[in-house]
Amino acid sequence: NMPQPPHIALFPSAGMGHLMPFLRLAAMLAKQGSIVTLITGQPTVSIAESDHISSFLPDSPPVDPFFQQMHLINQSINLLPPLLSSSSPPFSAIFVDFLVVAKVAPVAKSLDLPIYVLATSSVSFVSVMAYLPVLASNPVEFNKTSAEIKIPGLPPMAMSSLPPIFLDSSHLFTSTIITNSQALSEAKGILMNTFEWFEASTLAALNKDRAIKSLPPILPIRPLQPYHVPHDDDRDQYKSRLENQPAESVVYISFGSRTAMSRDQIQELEKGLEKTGWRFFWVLKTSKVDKDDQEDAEHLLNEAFLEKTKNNGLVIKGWVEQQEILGHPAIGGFLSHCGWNSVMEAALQGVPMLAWPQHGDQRLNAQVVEDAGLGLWERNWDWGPNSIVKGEEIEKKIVELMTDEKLKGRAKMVREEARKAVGRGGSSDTVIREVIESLII
Ligand code: BUP
Repeated sequence: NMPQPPHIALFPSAGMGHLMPFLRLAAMLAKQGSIVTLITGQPTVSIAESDHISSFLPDSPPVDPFFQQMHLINQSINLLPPLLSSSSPPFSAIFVDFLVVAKVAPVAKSLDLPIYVLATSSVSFVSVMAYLPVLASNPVEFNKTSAEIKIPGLPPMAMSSLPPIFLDSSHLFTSTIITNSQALSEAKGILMNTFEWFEASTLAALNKDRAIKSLPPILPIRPLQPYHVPHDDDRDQYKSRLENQPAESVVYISFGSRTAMSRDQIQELEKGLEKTGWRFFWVLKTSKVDKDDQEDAEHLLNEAFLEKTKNNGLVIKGWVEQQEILGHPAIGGFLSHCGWNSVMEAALQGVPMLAWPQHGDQRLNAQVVEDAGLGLWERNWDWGPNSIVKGEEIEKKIVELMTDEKLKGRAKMVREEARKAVGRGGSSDTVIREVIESLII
């Protein structure tokens, strides 16, 4: 019998000071022939920890802490059956994220529990995700760089509108989407934070023409509306800054909760903003995980910019109540990454958007925004963490956003349609009521 190498578990606690010696010891032991298992708590607290763990374990989840969390949630689904089966009164249904449906569907089936997916993006992006297994199974066709691509239910689109990560089917995020897309037919329907009018043609292609046969009904149930948030002083402070501003005079700028802006891009945005002369309210983020984002706005911005714009601009580092800000009459435009929640919030408030997609589903969402007439999209602006858009270009588009009367009128029409949809008897209201009624026994 061959001697078996020892299998050693290593279990560091939190922080780099604990992690580093463990990783070094693990590397040494592995080199000497031991089998090593590293047990780590996830999510980690700092980016440094997650960076080191990811590079130490080449096939571990990628550095992005949001992907790691997604992975962890999927790995914890074995904890779900006892929870679901022991509830009193018993559950009538389970509504799950797109990213967990494959693992939850068999559990739901064994408990005879109807399962619905709540997809948190546009219908367009759901079409892309649903078709991804087919695309990934034909990599030669898929990887043609110049080409347009035809996704069932959507007009032909530039390949560059797809998240670049989708070209790598071994990437954790891509493979998670593929696995879950294949399980969509297990769901009774896909609930969507959108409304019939906003994405009518894609909805018709999927629901009426059955462009992707495996998809269950797509159920547009809203724009979802804000819930009551407890009062806090910061919120008042920001709101009071808007109170004194003329109607539709302020550009609201935010790239969502997951996009960090590079120093170089911040400088260009400063240049552009300063030149437009429009008032602005800018929510700035410079690291992906906001708890790592400790620096004051003042330290990140150019002194001359701060001085010149002190009377007409506000830069906030931290969380603001975006829904409330978008609903303020002083806001006249929204420079946005086009995260889907932001799009629906702008639709509900009738605020014209300038789409500046950064990653993920955002180019597809920007296309929807443009098609619906809610905003402008300069599709030549590059995307991804290393791209830079020049100040002059930003200036030009912001001026266009703030002065285009036709766009303003159209955005108000979108608002009317959104409100109609969620109102009693509206399209979204009817769809969600039918789902709920079907669950009453
Ligand atoms: Br930042 C920020 N306040 O300061 P999206 C965001 N939000 O209320 P994302 C605030 O977070 P994914 C802030 O109103 C929206 O509801 C905002 O979601 C709110 O983009 C949400 O717009 C952000 O979908 O998420 O954060 O990039 O990529 O998962 O769509």
